[in-house]
This record gives sequence, C-alpha cells and structure tokens, in this order.
Amino acid sequence: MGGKVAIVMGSQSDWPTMQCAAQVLDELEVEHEARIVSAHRTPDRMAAFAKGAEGEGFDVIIAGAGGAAHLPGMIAAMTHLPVLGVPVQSKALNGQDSLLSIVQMPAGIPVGTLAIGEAGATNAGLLAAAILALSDEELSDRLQDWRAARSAAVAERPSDA
Ligand code: RP5
Repeated sequence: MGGKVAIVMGSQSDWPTMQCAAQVLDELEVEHEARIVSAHRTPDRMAAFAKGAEGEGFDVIIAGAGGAAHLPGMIAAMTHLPVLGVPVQSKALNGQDSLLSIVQMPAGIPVGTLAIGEAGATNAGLLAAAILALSDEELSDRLQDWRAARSAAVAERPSDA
C-alpha cells in the first residue's frame, strides 16, 4: 500500500516554500521526492519528468513556480496524474502573477491551484495525502489524527502573551 508524491519546482529558490509540502508529507509518512524541473530553463527535463511520472510510480504531482508560472500547466498537459499547483510568492508582484498564471487554466487541462506561498504548499501536501488516502485506510487514519491534533491545539480562550 502507499502512493508516491512528486514535488517539483521551477528553481532552487522555490524550495523554502515547497519544503512545506515535503514537511507535511513527512509527518503523514507519505513517500515523496523533490526535483527541480524548470519549464523555461530545463524544458526537456520537465517534459521527460511529466511524461515519465506515471511510469516512475508517482500518483500525484505537486508543482510550484513563481512569476510567469507555466510549470504546473505544462506538466498537467503531459500527464494524466492529478497536478496540484502552488503559486510561489514572487518579488515583483507578491505572487499575484504566479497565482493567475497557474489558476487560469483553460477548460480541459486542470491544475488544482492552492494559495500563494507556504500555506499553499502545506495545503498541497495535505490535499495530495487526502487523494492517496481514498485508497489507503491507514493513511486516512493518520490524516484524521493529524487534523484532530490541530483542532486540539486551539485554545478555547486567548491568553495574554
Ligand atoms: C520561476 O522563476 C521559478 O519557479 C521561481 O519562482 C522564479 C525565480 O527563479 P530564480 O530566478 O530564483 O531561479 O521559474
């Protein structure tokens, strides 16, 4: 049992953001692998990854990029696997450019787009786990425990800092 998640990103500079997806997948004991595959700097590497992802045993792909962020859409065009897109916060436009580049896919090639930045990367990890949990009861239990622990950590009343 157990699926495998690919975490791909356009640049080394995306890793501090995309690491949040890896961290939550670690916590949920989901197998994952991170790679840099840039749509514009290493287009051949990106195409080889996207076309070979299913054969490599990946079940879900998380793709993060910033700026003119065509990486998630390009990958989605070349694989049948579910692709979750994370808009990385850019310097020039605070990630608004990344978000719009990823979210506005024309009908037919979906990219499940998350929030800008670290919250989006964390949620991409959780969503990937939830997809895998549909056919993995033990993972489903771990995911529910993970969420219950977050609920339990919320105090009923605010305290003075
Ligand atoms: C995109 O350009 C990457 O996804 C990254 O978010 C952005 C900037 O890349 P670097 O110039 O930091 O390598 O391709």
